[in-house]
This record gives sequence, C-alpha cells and structure tokens, in this order.
Amino acid sequence: MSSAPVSGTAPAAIRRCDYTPPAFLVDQVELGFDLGEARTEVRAVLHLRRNPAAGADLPLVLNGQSLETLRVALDGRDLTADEYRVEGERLTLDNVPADAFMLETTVANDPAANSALEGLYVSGGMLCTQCEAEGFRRITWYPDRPDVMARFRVRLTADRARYPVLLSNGNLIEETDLGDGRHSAVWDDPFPKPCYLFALVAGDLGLVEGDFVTRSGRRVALKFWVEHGNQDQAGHALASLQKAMAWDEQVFGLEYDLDIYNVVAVSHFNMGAMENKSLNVFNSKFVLAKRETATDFDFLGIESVIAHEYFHNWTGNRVTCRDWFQLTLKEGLTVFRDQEFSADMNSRGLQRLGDVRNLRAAQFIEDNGPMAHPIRPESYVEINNFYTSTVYQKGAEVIRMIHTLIGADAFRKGMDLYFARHDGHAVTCEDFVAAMEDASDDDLSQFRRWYSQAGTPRVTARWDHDQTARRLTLSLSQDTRPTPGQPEKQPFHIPVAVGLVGADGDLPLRLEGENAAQGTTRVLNLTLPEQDFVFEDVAEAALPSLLRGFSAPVILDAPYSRADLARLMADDSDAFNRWDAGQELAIRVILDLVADHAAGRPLALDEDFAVAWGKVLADYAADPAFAAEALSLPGFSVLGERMETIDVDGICAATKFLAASLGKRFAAPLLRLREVLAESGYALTPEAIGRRRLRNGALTFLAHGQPADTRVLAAEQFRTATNMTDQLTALSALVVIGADAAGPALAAFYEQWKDERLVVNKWLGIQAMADWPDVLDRVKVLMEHPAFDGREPNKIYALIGGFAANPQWFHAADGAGYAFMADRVLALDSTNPQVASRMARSLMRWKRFDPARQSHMRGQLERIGAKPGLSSDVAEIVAKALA
Ligand code: B3K
Ligand code: ZN
Repeated sequence: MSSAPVSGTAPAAIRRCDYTPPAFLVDQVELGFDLGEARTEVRAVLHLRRNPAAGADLPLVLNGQSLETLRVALDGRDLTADEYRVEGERLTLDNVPADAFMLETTVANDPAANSALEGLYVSGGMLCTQCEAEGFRRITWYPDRPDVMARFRVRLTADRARYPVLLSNGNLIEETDLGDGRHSAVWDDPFPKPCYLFALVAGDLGLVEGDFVTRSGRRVALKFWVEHGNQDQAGHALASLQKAMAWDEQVFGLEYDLDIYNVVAVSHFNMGAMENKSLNVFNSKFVLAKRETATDFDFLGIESVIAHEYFHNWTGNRVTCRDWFQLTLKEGLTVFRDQEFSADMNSRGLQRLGDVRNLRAAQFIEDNGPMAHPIRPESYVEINNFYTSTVYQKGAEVIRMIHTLIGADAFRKGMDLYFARHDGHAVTCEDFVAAMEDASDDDLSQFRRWYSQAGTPRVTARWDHDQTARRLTLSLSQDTRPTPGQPEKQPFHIPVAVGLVGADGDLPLRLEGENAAQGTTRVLNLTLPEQDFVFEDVAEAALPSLLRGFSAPVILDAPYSRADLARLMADDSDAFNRWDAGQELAIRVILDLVADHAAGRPLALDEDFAVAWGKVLADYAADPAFAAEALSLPGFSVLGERMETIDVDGICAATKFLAASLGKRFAAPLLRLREVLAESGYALTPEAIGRRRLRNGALTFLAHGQPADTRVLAAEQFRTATNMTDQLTALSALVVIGADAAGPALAAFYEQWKDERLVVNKWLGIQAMADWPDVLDRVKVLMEHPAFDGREPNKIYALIGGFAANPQWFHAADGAGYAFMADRVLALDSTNPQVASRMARSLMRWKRFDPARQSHMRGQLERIGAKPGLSSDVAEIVAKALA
C-alpha cells in the first residue's frame, strides 16, 4: 500500500499509457541486513548507470516508504542534507555522475510494527519479507519497478540463537560465526531480477529435505522450512514440487536453474504464496497437510500452488513484467500452466469444471461490476487491488484460447520462442502474443482485444436444420455490455468448440466448402457480431453441443429446452458440457422457485429435474467423482448473476428447498450409496477423492432432507472420521441440522484441534457460514475468542470472509451484516490495508440488490469513504463502488 492520501483528495491513478523506461539501471546490488525484530538496519549499495534508452538529464529518483534514512553516500562520499531530497516516498538526487556510479544508503525500519505484512515483517517469531508488488520500497531506497533488473548479493546478520536459519535468494556463499552470539550468511543470486522477487527469511525453523535431479543431471536440494513440530506435514508439498519440476521439463522443456530451492511456510501472509527466486515464501495453508488435518481440497490446493510458484521461475522470474499493467503476462500464463499440471496429475475433466466454476463464481461477477477491468488494466490507483480473478483466472482463459486456436504444437513453439527472445528481460503481453503469432503463423490481431476490453461477452446461438438439404445452420452472434470507462465494445475473436449430438452419439462434422468430415468437435472462429456456420450431411435433427470444454470465457445463450438439457446431460461426449447442462437445468429450476417464492406461491419440486437428478445418482458408480460434481447445486453468486435484482431471500429459500426436497425424496439411494462407498482405507488418489466427495455430498443432502434422522449418522461420522475431509463434512452437516446438533461437535472439534492453527481456521469459517439467525452475534463473540487473531490474515479470511460468504445473514435485511463488515474494514484499514481492501469488496456490488439493501450498503461504503487518511487500497475500492 502507499501511505494515506490526505483526507478528501482522490487518490491519483497511474496509467498504462504513461509508461516511460527507467532513467537509471541497476547492475548490481549489495544489501547488508542487521536484523532485529524492533529494529533492522539495511545498508544498500547500488551500482547504477544511466539508461541509454531514457532521457540524459533526468534526476535519480528512488522509492522508499516508512524508512528512517541514516546515511546517503555517492561514490563513497557522504552527502549532506542539501545534496538530496526526501519528499514523501521519494528520494531525489538531482546531480549524479554522467554515467556509472555507486549510491550507498543506510536505513532503519521496524519489522515488529509492520502489520501490513508488506516489506520486512515478523510472523511467529521469524522475520520474513513480501515484496510484490511494491514492498521492497519498505525495506530500502530503490527504483522499485519490475523493469529494473539487478544481480543481488545479500549479507544477513542476526542473533544466532533466535535466528539460526538465514535465507535469501540464490546460492549460499559464506557463513560466519561472529563470536558475539551473532552470525551472518551471504547469499548471491546470479540471475538478474526485479526487486519484487527479493526475499529474506530469518528464524528458528525445522527442515524437511528432498531433492530433484534435472534432466541435464543437476541435483537440486529442495528445502521446506516449517515451524518446529510441523515437519510431518511437509511431505505432500515436497512431492508436489518434485512432480511440478518433472512436468515442466516434459511439457515445456523447462529446467530448474539453481542448485537449491527453498520454501518457507509462514502463518501471517496476505495471500497464497510468493515466487521469490529460489526462496518461495508460502502461507502455511499451502504447505502443511496431513490426512488428519487437511481436506482433499487442501491437498489439491497445495499441489496447485506449489506448482504455480515453481512455474513462475520461468514465467515471471526468468522473463518478467515490464510494468504492473502486464501482470497477467506472468499470472494468466502461470495459472494456465498450473491448471494444465493439475489436469495431468488428477482428472482433466474435473479440473476443467472446477476451474470454470471458480471463474463464473468470481470473475464473471467482477467483470459485471464496478471493478470490471481488462486482463491488462489501463489504470490503477493501488496495484495490489489488481491481483484479481480477472488478471489471474480470465488471464488463464485467454492463454487457453490461444492454445485452442493455434494448437498444442504451435503453442509449445511459441513458448520456446518467447523464452529465446526474452529470457532475462522484462517484457509486455504484446511480446507474448507476438511470439505465439510468429510461431504459429496465425493472425492474432483481433484476438488481442481480449487484453484491452473488459466484460464478459454474451454469445447467442440459434440453429436451423434443413431436412431436405441435410444441413444444419448454426447462427452465432456476440455482444458485450459496456463496462466502466468502456461504453463501446468491438467484437472479440471467440473460439467456439462445437459438436452435434445425434441419436447415436456425435456426428462427423463437415463444414460448408469442405470435402470431407474432420472429426466430431470443431473450433469455430467467431469474429464478427453475427456469423453463420453451415454443417453438411446432417440427416437427423442433431442437437448442437456448444462451447465444449468451455472453449471461451463467455456467457452462452442457447435456446435449449429442458428436454435438450437433459439429453446433453446424458449423451454429450464432452464431459464439461454434460456437467454444464445439468447445472443449467438446476439454475432454471431454482430460478423458477425464486419466482414462486416472490409471488407467495408454494414451492414444489420440479418432477423432470428430480428424475434427471435421480438418474445421475442411480448411475453414480460409473464415475463417482463426476457424479459428485453433477449432483451439486449451483451457488448463490452464480444464481444471483442470473437475476436483474438479486433476490437474496428467494435464492436462499429456493436453494434450501431444493436441497431438502432432493435429500428427502432420494434418502434411500443416498443412504445406500454411503454404505457402498464406505472407505476401507484412505488414499489420496483422484478415485478415492471422488468417492469421498460423493459420499460426503450425500451426507449433506441427507442433512437438508431429513435432519432429525441424519443427526446420528453425522455425529457418528464426526466421531469416527480418520481424515479431515470426512470429519469436516460431518461437522458441516451437523451445522446444517442446527445449532443444537452442532454445539457439542463444535466444542469437541476445538478441543481436539486447538493447537493446529490451520484447523482452527476451519472451525472459525464453518461457524461464520452457518445458516443460523444469530450467526452475526456468534461471529462477534468469536472475534474475542483466543482462537482469533485480528493480525493474521488467514483468521480474518476464515471468520470475517466466511461471514461475507454467508448469503442469508451477511445480506440480512436490516443491514447489520453490512455495518459489521464496514466496522471491520475501518479497523483493518489502519493495520492491514490489503486485507481491508479485500473485505471491502464484499460491499462493492450494492447496485445489484433491492433498494433497501442498496441503501444500507451504500451507506456503509460512504461511511468507510469518510474515514480521514483512508488507505489508497480501500479508497480505490470505495471510489469505484460509488462512482
Ligand atoms: N505473485 C504473487 C502475488 C503477489 C500479490 C501481491 N499483492 C503470488 C502468485 O501469484 O504466485
Ligand atoms: Zn502467480
């Protein structure tokens, strides 16, 4: 974050079009840290030279924040106070030598007072850093921008007993015992890097070690550093790293480039993890796992985040971003890579639908609200606000579309070309697209609009079958609604993967003008506002299966009847579309129930839907994992997105009614399924995970459908569970059944796990999301519980974020949920603006609700906005929400 703007002034936006190259380059940096919790002194020696690509008479300007400046020296000579200027967060030297020179500064900072968790801070007695995006300026004076890449040599000096482990980037080249109880270590990173990839860690940590031999024979030491006592929980993360290293060699030909790879797990961390060169710092949530304490979901999350940070070594570190507008260059691409990795390690079909579910539940909503921005934003006030699902998840979809359009082989050639051209450089999204274009000879000029236009396109499909001509004409059109600052949209280049489902399965596809059929799925290029595609030799009235595999991040509007959806659910060869047809059917059924609820009509279970759902349930054995996904009901945000005005009470009533009706009607088969799937042993294979998911899903439906009868069953599973997935689902089922049923189990759960920080977070989250009328009071009480710590982001995300995800009670009609959230945002704003800003987003979409809720939410946003000295992080969110 940047320091508080003066109250009343609008924070200034930084614009992409204003980019200019850095006036000075840094070839080499030497950093000396004299580490201490309350005071750390940093001596920095910067070997600078003028950038030939920039103006010759520009002053040297360095960034710094919350630094106590002790010394500034130029080429060995101490400067007097009138030879440099410190103004706000900038240190300016007007007169520097014409070419190369050495600038030396000494500063002090106070890690213990750093509650923003950016720069150098304390977590659980250890000292650690987080520099992306602009945290390095809180450590020392520096040109803090990603296009300044330098070699770093770092000397760490600290008390040996307190901080026996001293880590930084690159190779350890020297260790010295200083004899006075202190010791030092020197780390040298041979790869030039931007300062956002700098890291240091000092602490008393336990080590879990493994290794990996690269395909060219380099033995890499893999070191996981965790709190003492947690060594038994790093094995999965280590194995995931080894798999990721092998996968990147096989799939992209990318090898690791140093002899050491460190991962440190910390409990206080604003987000998931950070890819600092050879010294990843991780939220402990994405490292620590054992079967008793971590759910299947946690295990998969670890595998994916470990891989993500590892993949950044090439896509992000070796080739980095020229400026922060290019963030998706590394994030979209690296998310695409981690999604592909997880698909290969587990189930490709399930991976895809999980990724799309997340995209629709978060990104589509962002794209249709006040924060809508292109994957490459045009402006920002606070860059930390732009680590969004648009930049990450939609960014990955854009990469996936390139992959679909040019094909896997050309994509790989494009990646090779990208590295051949740009290794060691800070580049732009345009450089990436150009490499893909040059490697494939495809024209991606119109495709580039995905980088510049925000909003989710709506693709409308209509079709007509001409029996006599044996032809099916598919008419596709596209339209994208205005987003803030972008009233007019140009048509996108949209790859639409299409199949035709006939009576006996997929038809071979021959497009007009082709001599022969080419496969049963074709990728159509929709580039105009409206386009017709003609399929020949279509004898029967086939049903188009559109957007197979979710080939583009668009909203599909197709005139499927419910019978059509049921048919796709049963017969589509594309697993994604089978699942999606079921979801669409469920959405329509729920929206009808919402309408009935609004009109005061009694709610009734839709018979056709019940039959289709029951059929999936009956056939579960073919693929339990897929059945679990197909049986689950769409969530609040996806349903809300389908309504002009989000009917909170209607959606909650309808969803609960449907879950209860299904649970009641299908109680017998659900119970049988639970018997059949009862585990004899525990495994972490995709099959075993799928079986657990289905069996636990069944328990949840039963809890809704026949709460009284399920109470014993859930309590039994809670008591006898041998893994966290089963135990936590049982606890959630008891919470569904009611506060009386859940009370003893919640108490027992806390007693059992009070020493496991990460499990305690689950306990907080489950209570915050309970559908109990007094949940807000309970959340307030929990804030005073010893289990809660208002400085630990994971706890805030669990309890406060969990409450924001409680649709019924966060959106309580009296506005109490909103007022509570605004109080939290205001309190957090002074301690941790990044976390405050995330929480503030829960109020952003106020215009989508009914007038009474709108006015409550807007009132709270205004109250937040009126705080003197509001952080730029929160100010930007509030300003956009109220614009
Ligand atoms: N690059 C980091 C995110 C940094 C967030 C800064 N507010 C983690 C990742 O995407 O891998
Ligand atoms: Zn990333």
